[in-house]
Amino acid sequence: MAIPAALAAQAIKNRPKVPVSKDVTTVLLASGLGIGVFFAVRALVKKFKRNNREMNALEPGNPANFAIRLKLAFENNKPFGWGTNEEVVFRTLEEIPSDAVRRKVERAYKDLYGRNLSADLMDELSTEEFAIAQEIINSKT
Ligand SMILES: [Ca+2]
Repeated sequence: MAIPAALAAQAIKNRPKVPVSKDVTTVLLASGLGIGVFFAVRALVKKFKRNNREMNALEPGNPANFAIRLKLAFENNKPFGWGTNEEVVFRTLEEIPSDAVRRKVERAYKDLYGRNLSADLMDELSTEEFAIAQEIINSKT
């Protein structure tokens, strides 16, 4: 026997409502907003840091200057569209005056490119070249 449509509509209308407290809704909304704000602020901070690094990069001896030169050397593509200018990498590493500045260069590199300088050195250089780079880096005090 079919349920008359009017009865079915009545049943739907009178179904028990699952109570969702206002507090829960507020918390869910707030945490959603919080996450959104977190990511927005994080993006802004990243952009600010990158711009700041770029502004300082023309100044010789600034960590960002070394970081950008290393990145350019990594991207110094040879005719076949790959390659790294390892001479420039070594020369730039030599010019970094101390281990303290070297650590600042790593941070500048991270701010500028969102990448790890040591990992990129390893990727861009052959095993022998990386060993030379390590030696230059380790000689700094
Ligand atoms: Ca390369």
